[in-house]
This record gives sequence, C-alpha cells and structure tokens, in this order.
Amino acid sequence: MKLYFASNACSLSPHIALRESGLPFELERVDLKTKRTASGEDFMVVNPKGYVPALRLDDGQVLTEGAVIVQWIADQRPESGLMPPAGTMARYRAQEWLHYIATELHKGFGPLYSKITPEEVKAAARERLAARFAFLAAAVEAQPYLMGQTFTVADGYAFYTLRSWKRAVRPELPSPALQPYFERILARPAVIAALDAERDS
Ligand SMILES: N[C@@H](CCC(=O)N[C@@H](CS)C(=O)NCC(=O)O)C(=O)O
Repeated sequence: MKLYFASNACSLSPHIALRESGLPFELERVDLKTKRTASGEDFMVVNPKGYVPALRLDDGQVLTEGAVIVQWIADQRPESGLMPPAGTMARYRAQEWLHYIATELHKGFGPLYSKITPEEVKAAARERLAARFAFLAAAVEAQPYLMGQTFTVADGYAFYTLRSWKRAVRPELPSPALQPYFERILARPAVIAALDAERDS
C-alpha cells in the first residue's frame, strides 16, 4: 500500500490513520505544483483529480477523498477502534464528524490560501472558521476525543485542520479548549512519527 502525500497537506490525516493502525505502507511525496512524485511518476495518472491524499491499495486500485480513505484504513483493523463498526449509530456519529471536518473546517480554509481573495473575504472566512471550530471545542471540553475516550480517525483529521489554523491564521487556536485537545493528539507516537516522516529533507 502506498500513500501519496505532500507536507503540511490534508494527507497528514490518512498518514496518521495508517500509523495508528499499524498497517504496513510506503510513502510517496508529491510536488503539487508540478504534479510529479518523488520517484518521477506523473501524479495526474495516479489521481486525475490532481490532489493528495491518494492511497494505492495492494491490488493496484487508487482510493481518493481523505474522509473515505481514513475509514477504509480503520476498517482494515477493526480492533484498533479507529472507527466504530459499520451500521452502528456510533459509526454515523463518527462519519458526521468526518463530513463536518471535511466540508466546514478543511474546505473553509480555501479562501485563505488564494492570492486573489480580497482581504475582507479572508476576514469573513477566518470568522466563519472560528465559529465552526467553537463547535469542535464544545465537543472536546468534557472528553479527550471527539467520540469520547477513544482516539478515532476523526481526531486525526481534526488535528490537521487545527494545524492549518496555526499555520494560516495565528499560533493561538480559536478556542482555549482546543489547545489541550491539540496537544493530546500531538503527543501520540503515531502523530509524532507522521510529522517526522513528512518533514522536508
Ligand atoms: N476533496 C479532497 C480535497 C483534497 C485537497 O484539498 N488536497 C489539497 C491538499 S490539502 C491538494 O492536494 N491541493 C492541490 C491541488 O488541488 O492542486 C479530499 O477531501 O481529499
């Protein structure tokens, strides 16, 4: 199995999921500007959508869309608890988080990364993101992880968006309750190893 990734990109979420799962995998760095991979592959052939993450499975298929890739990874190791069992209400709750993180948080950063976004649009995007993060903060105020006591792939994805806030907006997180949550995830050995492996050499 091979994960196509870029440093500081949302591919960090499946990267964390893979390390948390203990599944064997390889990493392939993608240059998102040139769409070439470190080993010289044309990334547009791997994933015609042109973006990371993409996961090449052992049978050669390529799976895309981060919120789906992490569920596939979790389902390979059900005993890891990275995702509740399919068909349970808890599974839908975890999917509810994944979808919220993908559509309200991750994609909410879009305007901040564009050179042509007017400053007032960027300010509105930051304000909207802060309001969306407040909902995340309320969920982790009284429990260590989004789903309760157990780390799930939703926390790995949420961690990526918190890191994005620190990089694209300011070092202080939008709600104080998010800081211990961020640090709890940052201290996980799988997360430390993923960040280490993604560092540009
Ligand atoms: N819908 C995709 C979006 C993935 C995405 O936004 N990837 C960004 C990095 S975080 C990317 O590769 N952008 C480069 C590009 O679009 O050219 C998903 O949820 O996985």
